[in-house]
Amino acid sequence: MNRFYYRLILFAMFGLAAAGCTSQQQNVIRIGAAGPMTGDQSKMGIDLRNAAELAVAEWNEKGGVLGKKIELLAGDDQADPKQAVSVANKFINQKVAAVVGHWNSSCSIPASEYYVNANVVMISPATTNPRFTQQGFKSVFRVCGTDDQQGKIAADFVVKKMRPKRVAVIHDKTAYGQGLADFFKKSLGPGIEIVFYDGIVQRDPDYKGVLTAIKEKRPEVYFFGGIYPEAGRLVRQAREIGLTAPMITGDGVYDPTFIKIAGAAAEGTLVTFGKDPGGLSTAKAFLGKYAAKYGEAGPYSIYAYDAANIILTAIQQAGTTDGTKVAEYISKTSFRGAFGDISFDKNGDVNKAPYVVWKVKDGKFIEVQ
Ligand code: ABU
Repeated sequence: MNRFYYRLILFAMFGLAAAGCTSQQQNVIRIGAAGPMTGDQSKMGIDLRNAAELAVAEWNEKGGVLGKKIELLAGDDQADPKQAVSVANKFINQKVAAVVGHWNSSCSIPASEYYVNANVVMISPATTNPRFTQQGFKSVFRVCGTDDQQGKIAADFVVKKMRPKRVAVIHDKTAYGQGLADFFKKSLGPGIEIVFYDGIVQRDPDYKGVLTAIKEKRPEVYFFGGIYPEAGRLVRQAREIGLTAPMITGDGVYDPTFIKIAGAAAEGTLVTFGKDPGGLSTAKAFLGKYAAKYGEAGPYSIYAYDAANIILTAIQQAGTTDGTKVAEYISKTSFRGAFGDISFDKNGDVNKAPYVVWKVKDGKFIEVQ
């Protein structure tokens, strides 16, 4: 075979492969689910992915969206901002139409810029740092509340119910943890002395040094801005060194894994989080199906399920996967989610975000306010 025919055959082969690839891509709509799928926060990422997978399976059973099957791609950001950007770039190359995620504020914020530049809609089920939706991006949404809201709820609870004179504040130095700790501190108001304020290092196995320093300052309560693995070790080690002041903390600690890590020392810990969806008629079917497929739903599973359904409904109703049009539809619509009605303000935040205070009692979270 001469060189001309050889090149012609190669050209034809590449052409066929490319055509096959294109038609395959045109027959599916890809959605990303991003969060920490490995590492010590992996339960949160897996809860998120399972819920998105359930929503996608339900849509596919009904024939998909715009006559196409939905394919869910999972991205593991390991709760690390650099990995989050790498996941975003991978998803963009894989031509995802939208993303459910990320989970951590420190991941969602840097990744959002990449999704926006690629016209990919993003709905986070769990990112609570206010900055996430304050960047002027029209295609960035969240279905949870914000840290200024929950920091105030925690501070109001402390002021009204505990009436302390001395409070300590620590955080995990992340966008979420430090941001929340600062909102809590700011909302305490006058008459309360902040006797200790510092950051801890995530994944450090030993916090006895910082806890001893807190104990010496004799606070009546201490606030922690961070996630359940660190909170579990802090509370357990606080008990070991005789620090009896209770911890009050935020939504990143609301998970049974916290109680498992902390053991009996978890009793009395206060946590701000959304209301229990258990009694909602809209949540019943989701909670039942999730439990049958994966076991008990995690704290943010229902938020991720609603985020996925909002994305898929918007693509269907807008009649396109074009990010600008899908985002426009989302911003103008009120959705009936498993967690109730969801609509968004001009920034992409939910119009209703009620936080309540929970307390660990007899090894379980119970609502106390
Ligand atoms: N909102 C709790 C943990 C996720 C975050 O970093 O915002």
